[in-house]
Amino acid sequence: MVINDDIHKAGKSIAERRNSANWAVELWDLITPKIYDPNVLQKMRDDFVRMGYVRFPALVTSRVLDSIKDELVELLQFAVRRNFEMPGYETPRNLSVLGGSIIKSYSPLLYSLYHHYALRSCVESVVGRAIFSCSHPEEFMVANFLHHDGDTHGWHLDDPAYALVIFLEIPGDDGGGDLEVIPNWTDLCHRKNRKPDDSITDLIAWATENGLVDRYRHEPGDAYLLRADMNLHRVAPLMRAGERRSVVNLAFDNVLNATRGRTADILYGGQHGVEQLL
Ligand SMILES: O=C(O)CCC(=O)C(=O)O
Ligand SMILES: [Fe+2]
Repeated sequence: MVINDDIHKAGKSIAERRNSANWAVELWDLITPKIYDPNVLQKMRDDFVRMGYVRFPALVTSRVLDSIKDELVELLQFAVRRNFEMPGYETPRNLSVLGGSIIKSYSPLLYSLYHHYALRSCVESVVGRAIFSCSHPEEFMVANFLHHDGDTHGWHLDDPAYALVIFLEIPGDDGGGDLEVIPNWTDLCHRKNRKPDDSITDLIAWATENGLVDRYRHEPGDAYLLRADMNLHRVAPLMRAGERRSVVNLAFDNVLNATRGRTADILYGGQHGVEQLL
């Protein structure tokens, strides 16, 4: 990771301003464990298996939301702008990103959130099995910012099995930025004898024409859990200037020592990731 001097200085001042005792206390109160009614939990589990997606409405309170947003406002200065087409998928990435290494270095609060027992037990109660920290130094926790007209995070699968995405800012009505999912994509590709991550433009068009795209809209403070390695997903383009969509994505593996492709290195791999790796 290349970090220039200015960025280092800015980062140090954030760390210095933060009273370490404060964030530890703040974090403790951040998330209260969610105890779901057994029937509700069963429905969430069934939905997750069937559609690869489950919503956690208002997972974080407005106070927590404000804390996370404050943190990200400061970290935004480190975000890297991406405008390119991801090889293989041949889908656009027009957004600003912050990888896990910067978050870990400069935001103890957000880094600790990744390890928070209440978040993890919430995910485990839905997936019905143990989850593991994602070992990729950038991909384990990222922040994605869509801040320009037309910004989009194009169709893809993630390497980690589970994505817990928390919403901080969303566009207004009809402003775009919906999550779109083609469920059971890897099964579809298997049936059609296609690779899930290679030259898939025609198959996405076919799925769209046949009504196979699920669309989800969220509010700030909502979160969703996605089986992100099996269900093709994208963030639809923003429709107007002045709209903002900001999320953090906490990634978890379903096995120890999961295998990884190159897409996270390309998208999150430092200031010069795209130019060096494409
Ligand atoms: O922003 C979203 O809702 C999706 C993010 C995503 O797909 C990713 O970070 O891999
Ligand atoms: Fe993703």
